[in-house]
Amino acid sequence: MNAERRSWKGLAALLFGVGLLLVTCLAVTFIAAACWVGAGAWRDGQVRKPPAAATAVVPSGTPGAGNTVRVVASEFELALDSLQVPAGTVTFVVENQGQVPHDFRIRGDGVDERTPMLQPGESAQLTVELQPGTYSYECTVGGHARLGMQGEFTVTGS
Ligand SMILES: [Cu+2]
Repeated sequence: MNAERRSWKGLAALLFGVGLLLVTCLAVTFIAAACWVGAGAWRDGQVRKPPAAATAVVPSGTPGAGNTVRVVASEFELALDSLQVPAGTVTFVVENQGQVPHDFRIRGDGVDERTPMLQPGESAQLTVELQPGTYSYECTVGGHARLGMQGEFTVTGS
């Protein structure tokens, strides 16, 4: 009876030991996996950033129908989805997502065109014929250009 009890104790101790070992192994595996996944995500983030930035300058719009450039106005930024298009007809679709009035003016190479003043939430289209060259754009509301609502727009040979 005593011997049997001792062997049960021994078995229990053995099982406990094995269990502890298993839990430790699982924990180590889990931490290693977490580190690996984390490192992978970081590496992917590093790799994916450059292509995303590159697509920002790819001309948008349907070929043959001219190019469309979307412009989002806010305080105090004019965000264009493309800063470079081939020469020809370019339609700027300007939307004021800000809290105060803004507009969009593009100048250069004899061109000087602008949208009407846009109230918050309003949008307008501005279609211009652009030759190859460098143009400047801005919001004409007093002080907005200096606060950041300006930039350069490039038209390449078609
Ligand atoms: Cu403005």
